[in-house]
Amino acid sequence: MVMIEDTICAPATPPVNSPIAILRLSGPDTFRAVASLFSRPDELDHRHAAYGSILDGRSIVDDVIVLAYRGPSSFTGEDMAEIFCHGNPLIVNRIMTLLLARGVRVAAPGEFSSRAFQNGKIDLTEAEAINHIITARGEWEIEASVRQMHGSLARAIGEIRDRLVVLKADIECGIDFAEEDVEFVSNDAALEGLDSLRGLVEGVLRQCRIGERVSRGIDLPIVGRPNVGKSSVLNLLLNTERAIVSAIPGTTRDTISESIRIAGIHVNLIDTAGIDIPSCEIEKMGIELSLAKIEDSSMLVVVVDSSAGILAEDRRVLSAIEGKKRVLLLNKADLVDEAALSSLRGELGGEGISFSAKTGRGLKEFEAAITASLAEDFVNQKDFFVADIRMTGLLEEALGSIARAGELLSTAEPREIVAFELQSLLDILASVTGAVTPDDVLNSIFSRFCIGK
Ligand SMILES: Nc1nc2c(ncn2[C@@H]2O[C@H](COP(=O)(O)OP(=O)(O)OP(=O)(O)O)[C@@H](O)[C@H]2O)c(=O)[nH]1
Ligand SMILES: [Mg+2]
Repeated sequence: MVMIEDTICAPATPPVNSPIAILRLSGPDTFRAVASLFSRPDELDHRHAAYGSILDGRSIVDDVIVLAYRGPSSFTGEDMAEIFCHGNPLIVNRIMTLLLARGVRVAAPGEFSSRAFQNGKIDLTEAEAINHIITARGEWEIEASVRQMHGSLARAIGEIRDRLVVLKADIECGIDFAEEDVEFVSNDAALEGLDSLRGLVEGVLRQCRIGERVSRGIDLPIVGRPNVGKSSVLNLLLNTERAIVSAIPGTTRDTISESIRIAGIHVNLIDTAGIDIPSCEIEKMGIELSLAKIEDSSMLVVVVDSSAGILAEDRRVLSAIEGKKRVLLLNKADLVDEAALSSLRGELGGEGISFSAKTGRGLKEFEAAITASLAEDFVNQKDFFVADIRMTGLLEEALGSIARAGELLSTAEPREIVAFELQSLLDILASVTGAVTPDDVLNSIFSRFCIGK
């Protein structure tokens, strides 16, 4: 355990007027500092809610609850306290000032978590998860983050590491006992083992990438030719007049992006300029932006105008998005009858939701279609991971290292060299969780073989 001498404090709630605000302290001086300004210092006890007043000399600053924790049974692993006062930033500032006067210092961002990590209370994947629980914009992301806070990613990495340690031990045994008459792992078997490791790392990386997409939000551009009602669809979905709507084709020129939540997933709706032959430079730029959005997205909403039928421009849009997932809206359904809608659907190969941005018709079907499409993308993949760039970068590095080790094995390089590569792979995996494990390999050899017997 790293010894940390100083004691830190910070407000744990935002500086707004609210029923309650919380200040947090962590470090060896926590109990002394709090006791020196609390009216009932004897009440301060591990996981006990002590009710009393914060005193500034003889005057009462506020009545509070102090929840104290004795390390190591605390979030950071150190002595900690949480002071629950009334939620006025002026009160919080006054208590902070009193604490600072007692030698406590203001915590740097993330310093509580960093102390928790240094004290072995959480690893880096769990720290990342806690971060995501706070910033997540959809329920799926929260669920995955909570699982990761409970060690889902750490366990996945741990499993890969364990198998790697065994493989490395097997390979190293071949080095030390090459003279002896013992059957150690063959190159083919080692390659096989390496291949299954690669599969596991790829699996984790895939789950991290899904997490990345989910936390960034799924881009969902609304495309179509001009005047079909794309901006009206956006406004309806957002339930506000976000984009300008007019009967003049070419109203939207820039892309407009807003977030909504569909089925627990954070979706970035993007209104785009209608795709047509541009009549001026600005329109041309807008259309180029629309095409770029199509290019970048894997799922789109395509809008057509039921009252106008399918025109050549609509066909152009449909061919531009070929190969992408799409939800097709037969908008302005309020202007036509059912027969016209079904013949339109016939023209589109049976596809299309009867929709009206004006009346809200088809909204439920639309959401169901998006939900189904998202579900398809993420089938059984709700258990993704919330990794940061560092972690996904390390996993990519790990794949590179596995490929190199495979190369060395298949060209029958000396096993020392293979083992060396596997050690660097172990180090890479250890940095994902922040663990350092130097004696692992040796321990593993001795535990599995009765060497020297
Ligand atoms: N009756 C009816 N009119 C609609 C509907 N949706 C849109 N409109 C009208 O169609 C016209 C064009 O709507 P917009 O939402 O601006 O269309 P757009 O596709 O964004 O157009 P551009 O930005 O120019 O490409 C406006 O006059 C809207 O009021 C609908 O469902 N029913
Ligand atoms: Mg528009």
